[in-house]
Amino acid sequence: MNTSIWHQDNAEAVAAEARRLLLKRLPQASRRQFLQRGLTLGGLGLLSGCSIDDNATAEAALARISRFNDRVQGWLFDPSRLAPTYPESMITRPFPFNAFYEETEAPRVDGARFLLEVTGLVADKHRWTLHELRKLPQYTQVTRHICVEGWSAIGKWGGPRFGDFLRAIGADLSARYVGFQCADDYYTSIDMATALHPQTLLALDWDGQPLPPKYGFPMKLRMPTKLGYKNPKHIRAIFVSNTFNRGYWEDQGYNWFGGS
Ligand SMILES: Nc1nc2c(c(=O)[nH]1)N[C@H]1C(S)=C(S)[C@@H](COP(=O)(O)O)O[C@H]1N2
Ligand SMILES: [Mo]
Repeated sequence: MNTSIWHQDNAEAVAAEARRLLLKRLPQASRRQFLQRGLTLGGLGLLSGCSIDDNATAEAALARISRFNDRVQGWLFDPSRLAPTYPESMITRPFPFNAFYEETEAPRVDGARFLLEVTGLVADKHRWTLHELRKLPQYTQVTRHICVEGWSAIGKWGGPRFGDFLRAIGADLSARYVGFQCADDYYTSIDMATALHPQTLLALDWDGQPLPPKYGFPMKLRMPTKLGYKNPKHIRAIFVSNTFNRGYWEDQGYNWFGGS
């Protein structure tokens, strides 16, 4: 068998697979650049610092590119730049539901007994009732939610600024990450700069009423600067940390920073 020819064919198959996986993982803007440049297998290898000759290595290379991409998005993130807001007349009705399960399976949380857990690098670890969260200054925003599955919708969310909440619990604001555990086993984590962004809301309301179960009761983190999968619904615990953790979709290959 002529191994060099076999190797050539195999390399092309790996390159095609790598392109497919990479396209799936990159946010829209990077995807466009990637397509314009028509990155080759060699180029992928250069970017990731390793030669790509099997699927396992291609996966590893893509994971490294995705982390590189996180760092670039982190550098590019401007904490004072605001995402667009819209008039109420543009709210999408009905607003789409999305989760890794059917709408009827959305968790039902008892709001009267609910206590939000707070752990990690914070001074005050007492558990918060919904009533206490409503005593923080409340803000309302009409913003666009963008899902990587190919749809977007405009919605209205209200609640305290997440930055105000982090200050109220005496969080170490120099910590790198804030993580979220949800009532439906969803989880994700975000960078501190986005956590402190003025449009990042710990949303308790949707369209002027308490969040309906399907949209994330008792609360969701609403970040118009990040893609839909980064916005956790049904939050039950929040942790501040310097240890990197991924998320439900991020563990299946979606980019961690997930800027929009
Ligand atoms: N707890 C939890 N949060 C989640 C999800 C989920 O399955 N569970 N799905 C994410 C995805 S991919 C999207 S697009 C949005 C959908 O939010 P919506 O149902 O309010 O449109 O929630 C995000 N947050
Ligand atoms: Mo999504």
